[in-house]
Order: sequence, then C-alpha cells, then structure tokens
Amino acid sequence: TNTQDPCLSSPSEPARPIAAALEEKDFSQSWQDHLRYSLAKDEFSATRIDWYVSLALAIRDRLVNRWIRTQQTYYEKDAKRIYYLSMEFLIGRSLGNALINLGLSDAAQNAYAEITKVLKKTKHAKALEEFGKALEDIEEKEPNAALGNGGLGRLAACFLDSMATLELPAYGYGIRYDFGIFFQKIQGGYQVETPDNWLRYGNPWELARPEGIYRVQFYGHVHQYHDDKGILKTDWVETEQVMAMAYDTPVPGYQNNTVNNIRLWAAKATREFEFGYFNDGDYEKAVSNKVHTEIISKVLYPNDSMSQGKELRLKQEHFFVSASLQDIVGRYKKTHDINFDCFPDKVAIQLNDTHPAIAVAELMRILLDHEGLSWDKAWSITVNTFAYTNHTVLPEALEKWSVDLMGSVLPRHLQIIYEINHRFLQLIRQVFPGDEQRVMRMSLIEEGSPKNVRMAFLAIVGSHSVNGVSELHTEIIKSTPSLFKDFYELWPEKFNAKTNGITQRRWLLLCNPSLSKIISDKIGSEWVTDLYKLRKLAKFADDKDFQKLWQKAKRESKQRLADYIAKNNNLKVNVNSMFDFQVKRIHEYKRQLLNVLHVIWRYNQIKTNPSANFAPRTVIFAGKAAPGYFIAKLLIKLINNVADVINHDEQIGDKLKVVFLENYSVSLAEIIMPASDLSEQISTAGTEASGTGNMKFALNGALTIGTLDGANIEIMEEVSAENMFLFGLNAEQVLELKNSGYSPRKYYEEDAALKHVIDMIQNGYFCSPAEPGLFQPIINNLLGEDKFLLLADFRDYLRAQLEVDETYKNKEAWTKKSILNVANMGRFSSDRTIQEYAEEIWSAKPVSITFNGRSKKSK
Ligand code: GPQ
Repeated sequence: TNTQDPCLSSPSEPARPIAAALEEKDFSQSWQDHLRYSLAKDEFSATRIDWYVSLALAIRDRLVNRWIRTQQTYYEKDAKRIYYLSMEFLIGRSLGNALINLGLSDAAQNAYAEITKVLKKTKHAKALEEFGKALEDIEEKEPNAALGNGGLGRLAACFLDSMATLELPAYGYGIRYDFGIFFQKIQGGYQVETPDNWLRYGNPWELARPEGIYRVQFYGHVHQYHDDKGILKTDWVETEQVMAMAYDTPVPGYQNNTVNNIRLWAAKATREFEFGYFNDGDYEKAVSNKVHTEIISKVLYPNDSMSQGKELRLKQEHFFVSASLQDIVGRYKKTHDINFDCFPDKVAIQLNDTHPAIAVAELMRILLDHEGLSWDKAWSITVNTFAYTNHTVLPEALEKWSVDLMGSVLPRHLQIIYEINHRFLQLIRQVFPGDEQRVMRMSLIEEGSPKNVRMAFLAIVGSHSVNGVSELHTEIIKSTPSLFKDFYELWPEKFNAKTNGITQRRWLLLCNPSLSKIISDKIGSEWVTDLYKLRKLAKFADDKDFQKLWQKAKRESKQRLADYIAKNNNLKVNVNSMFDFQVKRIHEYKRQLLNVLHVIWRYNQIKTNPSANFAPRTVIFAGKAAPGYFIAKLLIKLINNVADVINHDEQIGDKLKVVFLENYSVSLAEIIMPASDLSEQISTAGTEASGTGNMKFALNGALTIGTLDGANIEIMEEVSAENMFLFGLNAEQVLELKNSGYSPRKYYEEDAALKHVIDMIQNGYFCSPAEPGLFQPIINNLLGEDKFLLLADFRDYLRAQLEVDETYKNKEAWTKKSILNVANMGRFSSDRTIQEYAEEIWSAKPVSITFNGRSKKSK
C-alpha cells in the first residue's frame, strides 16, 4: 500500500545557508551604531525617541536571522500554514516583549548602564537628560501599536504570541492603518477623541515590501462569455483598482528561534491610474485619485461590537482579504503549482469574526475565474480551508451588507454569493422538506427593504468549523433561534467551543516582574511556557512568609499606579485602600452603570453612617466609548462627575475615591493589572462572549466580583466559587425574566436605597446647576426598558460587594484567595487555546527552527 502523503512535496531546492547569530554580541555598540548610521545623530543631538528607535533597530537586527530562517524552514518543509485574518491587531509595545523572548533583557540593561557612563563623561547635561534615568524611560517612548478596539484585537495579538511560542507556522494578516484607535482625552469630564498618529516617528519594527504588492479591484461589472473552446469565462472588468503594499513585522516566540510574520497591507494608488490622468494632462486629478484610493487604509473604525454598514468599511474588508488571499495562493503555488488538490492540507485560514468573511467569495472567485476550477472542486477546497470564530451575541454586531451596496462595490462576489445560496437552499429543502420558514430564516440573503447579505451565515456555510469563545457563548449561539440554532441543527459537527486565553509572557512575566520573580523563586519558571505549572503555588497559599512576599509585590505595583494617578489625575489615592477596577470598552451590556450605582450607594452609606466599617476603596474606571455612542459617552461624564463630588467630600476622605483613567491602552493595562485587588466582571449574564480582561486580572492576583457570564464561569470552575464573589441572575434566569415581562420600575419603587441613588442622579446631585437634566437619558434607560437588567441585579451586587469588604478586612484570607486564583489560572493561557485550535480545527503541527545548530535556545 502506498502510505506516502500525496501532499508532501520534496524540497525543490537545497536548504539555504544560515547566517550567524548576533544575539548579545556588541549589543551596546550596535545600539550606538544605529543612532549614528541609521538615524544620523550623535549623542548630543539624540532625543529620547532617537534612543528608542536606535535600540529597537539593534533588537530587530537580532531577530532578523531567525526570522529569515523561520520562513526558509516553513518553505523547505512545505509545512501547513495557519493564516489568521483579522481587521484588528492590538499589539501594544514590542520592545520589552522582544527583549524577553530573545533573552536579551540583561544585555539591554548592561548596554544602558554602559552608555550612561559614556554620557556622564561628556558632562553634557542635555544629553544625559534625553537618555533618562532607566531603560524604562526609553521603553516608554514606544507608541502602542493600537490597531484594534478591544478584546477581539487583543486576542489576535495574544494568539500570534502563542503561535510563535508553540512553533506553529502561522501568519497574521491585517491592515496597516495610518491611524489606530483614537486617543482619548477627558475634558470637563467628557471624552474627546484625538487622532492616534502612531507612525509619526516611523516604525522600527516593520519592513516595507514594495515588491510585495497586489492589485485589488472594486466596482466595475461582470462580463461572461464563451472562449474559442466553448468554455464559459467570467471577467470582472472596468474596475477601480487599488494596490496593496505589504509591511511585515516580526513575531518572536519565547526563546525558541521561531520568528513568525504579521503582514499588514497599506493602500497605494496604482501607477496606471496616475499615468492615465497624467497622459490626459490632468495632473490635479491624478493626485486627487491617489488621495482617494489611499484612504482605504487610513483609519481603524472605532466601533467595538457594532457594525455601521459604511461603504469604506466594506472596501477595507475586501481590500485586506483580497491581498491576503492572493499572497496565500501565490505561496501555495510556489510549491504546488496549479494542482489545488492539496490546498486544504497546506492552508488553514481562520476568520476573526465576520470582518474577513468576504474571503469565502473571494477564494471562490480566484479558484473559479483565475484558476479555472469547477464549482464543486472550488467549493470543497473553500469549505475545507476556512474556519470562523464568532465573538458576540449582540445583534448590532452581526454584519449585514445591503445587496445594493455589495452589488455595486463587489458585483462578482455578490453573484458568487447568490450561487452559494442557491445551492445551499437546495440542501435545506432536501434535509427539511416542506419547511419554507426555515429556508427563509437560513438564506444568506435577508428579504426586506433593503435586502441584506448576512455575513455570519456566509462564514458558517463557507467554513468547516464554527467556534464560540467560551463554553457558555458557544451554547448560546447553538441554541438561540436569532443566532445559529438552525445551522447547528443542520451541521452540529461544525460547532465547537474554544475558550479564549491570554499570553502569560506579556500579562505576567513582562508586566509584573515583582510577582513573576516571587513565583519563579518558589516554583521555578516553567509556567512561562506551561501555565498549568502555577498549580504548584497552591500549597503555599497559607504560608505566612510567602503571603508577606505576595503582599509586598502587590503593594509595589499599587504604589506605581498611585504615582501614575497622582501625575495624570492630580489625585492622591491611598495605596492601602482596595484598588477596585473596571477597565474595558464602555458599553451598556458591560454595565459600568451598575458599578456607578454601587459607588453612589456606598457614598450615601458612608455619609449617613461615618463609622460604618467599610474597607477603604479606590474605584477605578478606564475605557473608550465609540465616538458615536451617545449613552456610553454620557456615562463617562457621569463617572467623572460622581468622582468629582465624592473626591472633594471631606467627610469621605480615604474611605472612597473614584478615578477615571484616560486613554485605556495595552501599555496602561500593563500598569493596571499588577496593581489590582478587585476585578469587576459584571456584564448581564449571556452578553459577554468571553472576556479576557477577567483573565488578566485574576492572573495578577485580583479577586473577581462577577456574574455567571462568558469565561467567568470557567474561571469559577478552576478557582472555585469560594475564591470569587459571584452574584446576579444567570443566563437562563435572564431569559426567563425577560420572557415573563421585566419591570425595572418595580425594583425602583420597592428598594428605597436604590430609589435614592437613582433620584440623586435624576435630581442633579452630580450636575452643575446649569444643566440639571444632563443625565436624564440614562435615567430614562434605567426606568424604561433597562435592557441589561441592572435593577434586577442591583441588590445581589450589593450583597456581593459587602462580602468583598468583609474578606478584604482579613488580609490573610484575602491573600490566600489571591494566591489560589493565580495558582488556578493555567487553563487561561492562550497557549492552551491555540493548542486546541491547532489540533481540532487546523490540523497543524509545530515546526522547530534550527538556528546556530540549536533547535531551542539553551539557557
Ligand atoms: N469582541 Cl464582535 C470585541 O472586542 N469586539 C467585537 O467587535 C466583538 C467582540 C470581544 C467580546 O466582546 C469579548 O467577550 C471577547 O472576549 C473578545 O471579543 C475576544 O473573543
């Protein structure tokens, strides 16, 4: 029998020579050389940004040979590649992460000390000042790569880290936005958005690939004809064209020689277009056309979990999908030429939500119109290649494009979608004869005016796997009629749960060095690549000496944040108070307002009973609201006004402080997580698909107050309910209450303390006299529909908050729970998540990279 894998091609060329490693060699010299030769600066004219850029370039040099070697190896081994298609990558800073992964942290510290010495000798005060007092001063000059809104984008970044660390042949594909998520300022209590010009000083991590350029088409029309052999041909003609230019950024694995690639596309005008107008002598039109086309990659849409249906957004989606698929197909053909039989054995494409779902139609178009495959063959390749992740149950997030818009922007794709739908509905009629209601419900085309293309349905039909991001979320999408129940009944085997995770390299090792150190001193450092190893901490949960060290580490981090708050909010907070955080996008379903109601209640309690034995608290909020999300922005104003009243009330003192930290970002999260005592995860049960901030907090020793929602449930399974503060209705009870007719007024009228809190907001207690009715829209929501059941959960939330106080007052009990939380966080490493994707969805295997004769860095 022939056991040979027909898809295993032998290398067409001999293995390529490997360059020598630079690693620690001459690190300090290399840094100084880059300052001089890459930036043309001497130490007297160098700004701190110059020192940052030159340091980044020195580090990048040390990634380059591994990066090249990694790509060579994947090619030589003809490895199955994983492609993660995402509109968002919320990477944050790269420098510290690269140092850790390369094992160069000490080398960088030494170089910093050495250069400080050199500068001191010059006796040039300005030069010394620009260099700063510590390496961190330079690291802080790195702008955040903030090409994402929140959880979905950050998940993509954690996944890239885990894929590289697990030695998987993976690529991230996305858009190189000129402007990432807006910068949030708080002015007069209001959110004000300013542009995030993150590329202003250049980006030392990326490499432009002007040769890696593809043509992407829009508009035009479809021309079908029979060629001389009588074969039906389809051309998409008279299109507008935009070039996609590649920018590559290295993604290093943790001390393992793997350096994967993230490829982001920038829009460039085609030369033909410009020449065309130039030839007509219309110089102005040539220039304005260039501006017009390059707008596609200009800015990230700042809506989280909300589709606006804008034409430019559809163009962004198609733009990066088309360029990525051309690149992917081209890479496949380098090894397999025009034989596409092995495509799904060599290519796995994960769709990060429906934002790249047009890829289903685009791959079909390439296989049919360019590669000449039959429909059936093209379709089987497509379905076996794609997998789709759903990230929300919110109806407003489910993308729909009007048939008119899609027919105009992507006429050939609309045609293909109609054909997919035609064949799909035939299948439905076969499996469920006579059930025309079902046919209507499941159609990729929603009837109505306007008619819409349902992108989630396209993604499901075009994929072999559909996954939710936690156990609960997956159950909900499978069982909810307005979501994917019908599809689950048709294809139960397609559906699977992949609970989210976070990378412990960034969210513990890098951001919390003091806690990392006491953990590694106690149980060794294997947890860095195997988070389950943290279990070994459990037996020290009661150990008094260990508890002391644990408390000390927490205190240091809280002091750091207190300094940050003093500087940025001009407010002194007590580091002995409990630091209570709710940091995430501002969204009604996440219920920051419930938190505010509790804060006002607590304020009232302290006022009426100053000797009440509450544990002192600092309640901290951070997060951005979408610029067009009126109620979310008003909520930010309410938080700031409440903070203003409470923080200036002398009767309150240290017992309660409220802080809104502006411009929540990855780098701010890296300061927040280590400083946390309490983590607020209080969404209405059944609305938060997973959450990942919940994991970051618990991994840094915070205790969670939360609902039975998303991954909170799985955190509870691991750390056990007694080490958390759970409250509120569960998802089932939420459904029941809604179905039985929910009346928020009843709670308001029957609960005097709640009524008082709401009345204070309504009566202008937190407003300037000039605008007493400012928060009326919030009150109207609460007493009207209260869609997210804040009032139903209020009392139980207070009950849980009082338990928090009682526990916090017992330092040993609190610290024990904190240690046990960390000890049981193993499941929430994105390494575990990615392992599951690799085995159960992608069938992808790790490929070790040999570099300098070693396959893993020996320490
Ligand atoms: N999520 Cl659909 C986003 O951050 N943005 C989005 O547009 C959508 C989902 C989040 C979701 O709300 C969280 O519960 C998840 O933990 C996160 O995606 C990652 O799956």
